[in-house]
Amino acid sequence: MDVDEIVEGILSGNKRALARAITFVENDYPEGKEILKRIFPKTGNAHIIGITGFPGVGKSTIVSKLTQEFRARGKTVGIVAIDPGSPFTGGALLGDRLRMDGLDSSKKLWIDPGVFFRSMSSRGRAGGLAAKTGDAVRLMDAFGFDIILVETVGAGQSEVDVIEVADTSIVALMPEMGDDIQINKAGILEIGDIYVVNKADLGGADKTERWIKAMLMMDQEAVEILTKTTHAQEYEIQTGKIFDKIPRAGWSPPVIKTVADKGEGIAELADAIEKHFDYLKTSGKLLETRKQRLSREMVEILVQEIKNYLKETDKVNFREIVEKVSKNDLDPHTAVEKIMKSILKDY
Ligand SMILES: Nc1nc2c(ncn2[C@@H]2O[C@H](COP(=O)(O)OP(=O)(O)OP(=O)(O)O)[C@@H](O)[C@H]2O)c(=O)[nH]1
Ligand SMILES: [Mg+2]
Repeated sequence: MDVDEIVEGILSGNKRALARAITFVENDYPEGKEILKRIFPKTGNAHIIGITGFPGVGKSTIVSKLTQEFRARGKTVGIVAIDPGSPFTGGALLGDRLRMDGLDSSKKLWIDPGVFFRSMSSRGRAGGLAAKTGDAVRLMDAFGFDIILVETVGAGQSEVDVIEVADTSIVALMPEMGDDIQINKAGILEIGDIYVVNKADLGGADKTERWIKAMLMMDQEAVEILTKTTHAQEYEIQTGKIFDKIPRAGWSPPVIKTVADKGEGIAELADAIEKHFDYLKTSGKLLETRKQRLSREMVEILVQEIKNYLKETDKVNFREIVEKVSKNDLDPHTAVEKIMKSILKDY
């Protein structure tokens, strides 16, 4: 398949063309860039949903059940999984889970034409992972999926970067998995639009739910309230009264308890996701955040172009200039001004 065929394929619903394009993008082939340029006008229609959380909390299970739920609601679903399944947590590969759900339910997710699944390895390409995920999502968007789900293990900065490709970010947790410190350290309480406490069947979900709500207040006072809770304050937290004070304009992230492997709470989660999308659209936040994202992306591309230029050509004599600067013959600011002038003249 050449670039023309792949572009045509993607726009006419050929999954093989889509898979091929993602491979090109993943491996940095020049064809990938060309395809991305050509499909771009067809993007922007999908609702992009990220789901992150510590290993083994049940992200893949949630993704699989959510996919079924959205299919039942008449929507098509594309899925990208980063760093699928860890052998330490018993987390199954998302692909396996989808296949399993396809077999043990009548819905046959795996062979459903309205579903497309792709996993991307996070190994060895931490730097460009977010950009690559964004490009894969864009290809799925152009293909025409209504919903695109991105699963990533939330344990570090690169995962937080990945989740930024999403319009709606879901942070999944489970009971007793961590105290406030662990949750806070990962920085995940700043990124969730919706919180899920999965494995509610294990007990202790109410306590975790309370912790999340308190943390969401982003207010040290809240922590104090919880550590020295009076009866009345505990009541306020439980009934959600304190929740109203969360300083997020127009949207209070809901906390939803689920038992994902039994499908419990999944419909509520899908409702919350749809509600968040409505909120984004009616408030103008969708356009605003997408614009911010594009702006960040373009700055990244620009920086990368300059780096490539410096690496690939010796027209600016970069090394020589560094040599001069190191000898105090030239200062770094003047040096960069010279380089910029030379690049601009040349481009
Ligand atoms: N008890 C209980 N187990 C669950 C629930 N949801 C998922 N599990 C189990 O938890 C294990 C991990 O689930 P996964 O969905 O693979 O978790 P994950 O977060 O995707 O894992 P990684 O991709 O490795 O980070 C599996 O054995 C699931 O069957 C739940 O609600 N309750
Ligand atoms: Mg998983």
